[in-house]
Amino acid sequence: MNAHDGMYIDGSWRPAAGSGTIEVVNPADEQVIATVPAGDAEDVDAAVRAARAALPGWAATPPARRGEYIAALRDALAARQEEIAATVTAELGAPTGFATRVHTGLPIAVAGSYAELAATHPFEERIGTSTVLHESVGVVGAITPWNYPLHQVVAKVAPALAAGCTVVLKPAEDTPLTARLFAECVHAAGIPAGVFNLVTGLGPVAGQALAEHPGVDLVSFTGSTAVGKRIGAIAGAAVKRVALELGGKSANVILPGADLAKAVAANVADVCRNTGQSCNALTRTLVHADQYEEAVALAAAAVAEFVPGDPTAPGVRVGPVVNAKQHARVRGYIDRGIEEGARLVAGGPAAPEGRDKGYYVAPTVFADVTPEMTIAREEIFGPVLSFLKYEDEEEAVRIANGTVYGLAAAVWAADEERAAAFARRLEAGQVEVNGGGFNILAPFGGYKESGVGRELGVHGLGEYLQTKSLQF
Ligand code: TXE
Repeated sequence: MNAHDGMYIDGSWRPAAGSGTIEVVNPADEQVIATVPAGDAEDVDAAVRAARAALPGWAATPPARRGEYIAALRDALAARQEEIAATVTAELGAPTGFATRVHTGLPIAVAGSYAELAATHPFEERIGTSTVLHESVGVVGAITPWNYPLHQVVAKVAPALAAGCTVVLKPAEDTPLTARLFAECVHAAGIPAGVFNLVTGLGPVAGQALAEHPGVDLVSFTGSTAVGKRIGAIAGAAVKRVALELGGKSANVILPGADLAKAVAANVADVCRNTGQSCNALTRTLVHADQYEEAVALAAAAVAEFVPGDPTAPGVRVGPVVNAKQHARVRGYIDRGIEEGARLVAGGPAAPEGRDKGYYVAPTVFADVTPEMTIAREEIFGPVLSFLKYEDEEEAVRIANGTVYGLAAAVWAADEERAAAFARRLEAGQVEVNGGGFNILAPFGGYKESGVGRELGVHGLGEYLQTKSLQF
């Protein structure tokens, strides 16, 4: 059968149990580009059974051998990188260059890191008179969002496989085509049947069935905080492991003495990246009162460089947002910012020039934003940057930490030491210090309502392990 007609369960593509379908829409032109089956509880059950049946064999496979399979998966992804990047562009609207560099380049590197970790990680250690074993948690139910369609999948599946877990993946309904290509790569890598299974479907149907399935030992979810809380409650009631990577409202704190132009330029690029659809986007910029207007003017000038356009056109850095719902949501927040008295400096709720078709949003900058305003409290998930003012460092810490979220932050100061000292006071899972870049081996995850658990590197691997001590 054509791969695009079914679910990938137990090593082959098979028809869905029901007849429901999901239309995949290109957000750049609102055209339907494909239709995929909407799996239901029956499909999820078949996939979980396949994963359970494959578990003993996979968990007993020597970790170094599992690493070889993951390396083969990395190679299979790399061999089809261009095709996968084009698919990410078609279903998410990510500009071609970004789709290649980040949407596919990053997860290929992450898969490589887990191929290596599987081979080198101490799955067994001695503590005094005991031998401590780090064993697979079991069957993983992975539920992923659309914002980084391949990375979100690899960041769960690669460490799970390295740990000896088997997986059922329910990807976001907006981006199932990338997930299908991933499944094809798993198959091409020769990973044994049942170790990885894919069920496409709707969140409240297939996603919920996966979270509730008694055959799932760990639910790893990335998405909205609202759904994350439900999944946490389901997992809590069943006493099963859970990992949650949720929303954010991350602060970028520019301290007096920092390179203001550099800090603001980096911030504007950050908030326009992936059209603002990154959970760690630095959406609140905190600037000292003395430099505030200068910073706002720099941002207004910098954002003019980010003109939304056809994501397949050369040089375009900002595409549309993913779907009609997010389009309405982001513009709704911009309206709300104006209503609540923020000063609109650039952008606004109207469609960017010449972009009446497609889910485009003008990159937007607000000044005079106060911590109580909706746009300073809620995750917008679009290219919208808010400038807040502080008088002293204590107030900057208070504002930065004054959110239910705690995913990321950034600090800019005259020197690294000062920035790092400030960073220690922030309630966030990762803090960029003077423009520090993304490290695929460093733990990624949130404080507070931004989540539970960590992804990437050895900490990400740990989520999929449970410990047993043999006492001698
Ligand atoms: O998320 P959902 P949506 C945030 C961002 C965005 C908002 C809404 O603020 O504006 O969430 O996005 C599955 N049981 N983030 O509506 O619904 C769903 O099918 C089980 C932050 O797209 O949380 C998809 O696979 N699963 C974020 C996944 O959950 C369910 C990335 C995420 O969708 C379910 C995306 C249910 N009842 C959005 N309902 C990040 N942290 O990076 C839905 N799903």
